[in-house]
Amino acid sequence: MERALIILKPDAVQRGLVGPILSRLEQRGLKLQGLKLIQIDEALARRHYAEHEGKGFFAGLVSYITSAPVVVLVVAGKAGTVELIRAMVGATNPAKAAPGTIRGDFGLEIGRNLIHASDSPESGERETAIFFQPAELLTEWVRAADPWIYE
Ligand code: D4T
Repeated sequence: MERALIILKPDAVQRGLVGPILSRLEQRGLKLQGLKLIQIDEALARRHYAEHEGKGFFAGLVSYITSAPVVVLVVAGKAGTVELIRAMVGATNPAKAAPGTIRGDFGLEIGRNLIHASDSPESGERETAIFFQPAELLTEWVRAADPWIYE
């Protein structure tokens, strides 16, 4: 099993797109391990986006991600799940994201790109630990549909 941390960013929440985006992930067959509505504060934003500190867009990025509530979730699946989710999310800049991807169907600008998804299984674990306490995650629940999703 492999898992990704996903953030439905302030624009997704403000535009009422939480349901449609969550539906795509659920319908694909990904399994939820955790889900909550939070408001990211500046310290958490800086920690999450530490790799971008010093870049021209960093201040705008922190102000955007802290500006309103976000939905954070952890989804799990078999090996390859993180890459599969990134493909569903689409290119960082929605203007260049392929139709059929989340950013390509719902967004127009890089500074309003709706969703974050971990870019590797290692990032998935690191980011999950930043946003969720172990007790907030259900890692062992049995989903009735599993045999109809995985062979
Ligand atoms: P996240 O991390 O939000 O899932 O996006 P990506 O993984 O697709 O892209 P990223 O880490 O390179 O960028 C993080 C975040 O910064 C914003 N950004 C990025 C921006 O506003 N201007 C830019 O030029 C870049 C490169 C968008 C996503």
